Amino acid sequence: MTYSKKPLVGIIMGSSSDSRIMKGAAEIFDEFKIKHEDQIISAHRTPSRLAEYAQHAEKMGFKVIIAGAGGAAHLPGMIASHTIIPVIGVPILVYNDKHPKKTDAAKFSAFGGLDSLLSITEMPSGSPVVSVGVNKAGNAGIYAMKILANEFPELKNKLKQHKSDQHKSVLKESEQLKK
Ligand code: RP5
Repeated sequence: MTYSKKPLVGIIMGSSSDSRIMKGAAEIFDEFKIKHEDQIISAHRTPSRLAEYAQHAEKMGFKVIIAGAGGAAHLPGMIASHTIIPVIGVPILVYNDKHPKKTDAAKFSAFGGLDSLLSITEMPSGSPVVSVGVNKAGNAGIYAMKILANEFPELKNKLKQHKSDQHKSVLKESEQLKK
């Protein structure tokens, strides 16, 4: 069952380099059969596109927006400044693909993602954005599902099932430790 013909969730990211992290959110919606629309929008490189997107988000039918960005991660906050739709930020720490190893030298950010996390959470009073942990796009997906479940109560059972599956998988892992 799908809950709407139109996408209920907007997933956006600051760069194509964020997509390998942000697919973690998309996978949750695919699992729950919730339509989402994914786009690259940069707060700094495409500011007018950002404003247009955020101003039309409500008309598009989005109930929640997930915005991921690294470094000076202004994308979630700037989106929230244009719309009343709840915005969940994903701070991103990406690696430079061209670097042979995922060492500190290969990291895009010198601050381990803390720069991105603080850029997202330290919004001025009156303009809140919630944030998940660095690179935890899947958690943003699950949190968004909880928001959607207020409007689509059928999703509550799916979320309960998801919790119960996690419980079972931890028990299974615990049993395997004994072997
Ligand atoms: C941010 O800068 C993006 O969100 C990305 O996390 C980071 C690096 O972007 P690219 O230089 O790979 O485009 O704006």
